[in-house]
Amino acid sequence: MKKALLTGITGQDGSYLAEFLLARPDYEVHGLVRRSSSLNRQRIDHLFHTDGNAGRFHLHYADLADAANMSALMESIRPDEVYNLGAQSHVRVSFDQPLYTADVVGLGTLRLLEAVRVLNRSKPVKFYQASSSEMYGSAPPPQGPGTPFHPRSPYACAKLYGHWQTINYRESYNLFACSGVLFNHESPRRGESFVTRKITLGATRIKEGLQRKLVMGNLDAKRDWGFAGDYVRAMWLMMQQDKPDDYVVATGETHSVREFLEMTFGMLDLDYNDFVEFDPRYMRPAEVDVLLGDASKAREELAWEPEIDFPTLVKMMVEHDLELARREKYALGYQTA
Ligand code: NAP
Ligand code: G4F
Repeated sequence: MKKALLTGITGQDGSYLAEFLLARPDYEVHGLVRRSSSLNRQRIDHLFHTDGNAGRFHLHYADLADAANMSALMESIRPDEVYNLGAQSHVRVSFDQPLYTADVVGLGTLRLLEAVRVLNRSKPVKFYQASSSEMYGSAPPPQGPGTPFHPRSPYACAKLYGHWQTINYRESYNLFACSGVLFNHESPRRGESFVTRKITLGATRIKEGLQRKLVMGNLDAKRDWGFAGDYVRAMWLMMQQDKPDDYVVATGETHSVREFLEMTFGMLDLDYNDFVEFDPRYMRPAEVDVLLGDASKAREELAWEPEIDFPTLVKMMVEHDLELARREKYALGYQTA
């Protein structure tokens, strides 16, 4: 049995990666969770009840801000693979909370790397860092290995720090440490305030008469959007290579926020122009205009290919959120009947 330790297991990617690893017979999964006043485990609850997972899925309280606690867990769990997915991952929020974001995303990565370095003295341990296409920022597209970084937010600066520390630990301590520079990836489990999920939730609630308008920011930004389930497979593949390295993971297609709106509302036989309003509150002090990734290295060396294309991704999210909206409407009707 291999032991995998995941930070950020309650998030979108953590839940898909835990599911992916537990579907393999040779993994035990240990997830680090933060204490919160209301439970935040909706994305992973099903893993406790899935056949075959008994005794192979464990949660531990931890925080990337708490070095002592992570070191102690590293020593007691003694994992073979560590996936660092935990982060304050919202770019707009990072402008409101720059120091907190830098602490958790930047220094948090260093705290975890230190714990891994110490464990690696007594047993081999591999480390994966969730780096981000946001690090490319204003670099013109396409962005790929060799493109100079130009971060445009406190989040992106903090991710760049974690990225370089990962490389630094690989070069300084011969640690198996790799960094996946992942472009945007979405799913029905995407956080509700990221733009794709905000759109699919809003449009489906409008369709069901639960909401009248959708208030948005910059519709001209373009992103290379893939499916999160495909992207966690790339993370695992990186960790199975003979040598650690860094990889860009992307679809190689880019679409604007406006196109995402058109497709989503179109699938519901609605015109987004009738419902979308602008609010400067959703603009950022500095924007990343276009992201378009070159994943040719991942395709060649990891034999990785995305399986879900853009229209299929949008359809998957719309269908999921339409079902949620219908249930909400049904529950409301039931209450007022
Ligand atoms: P997400 O849904 O926002 O999940 C973030 C996770 O980090 C949650 O489990 C969250 O826990 C945890 N977390 C937040 N603050 C923490 C702290 N102080 N200590 C420990 N854990 C903490 O993000 P995601 O979309 O799954 O992304 C996973 C990782 O990939 C993140 O590092 C993100 O920055 C990076 N990334 C994402 C994308 C993308 O498009 N999704 C692209 C490139 C890179 P709670 O549930 O308690 O909040
Ligand atoms: O969905 P977003 O908030 O994602 P963003 O900023 O691209 O960051 C995501 O992807 C990164 C990878 O490139 C990750 F590292 C990061 O953790 C996160 O997962 O915004 C996408 C675009 C932006 O240009 C934003 O200005 O959508 C634009 N936008 C327009 N209206 C909006 C809105 N974004 C949000 N969240 N909400 C809006 O109302």
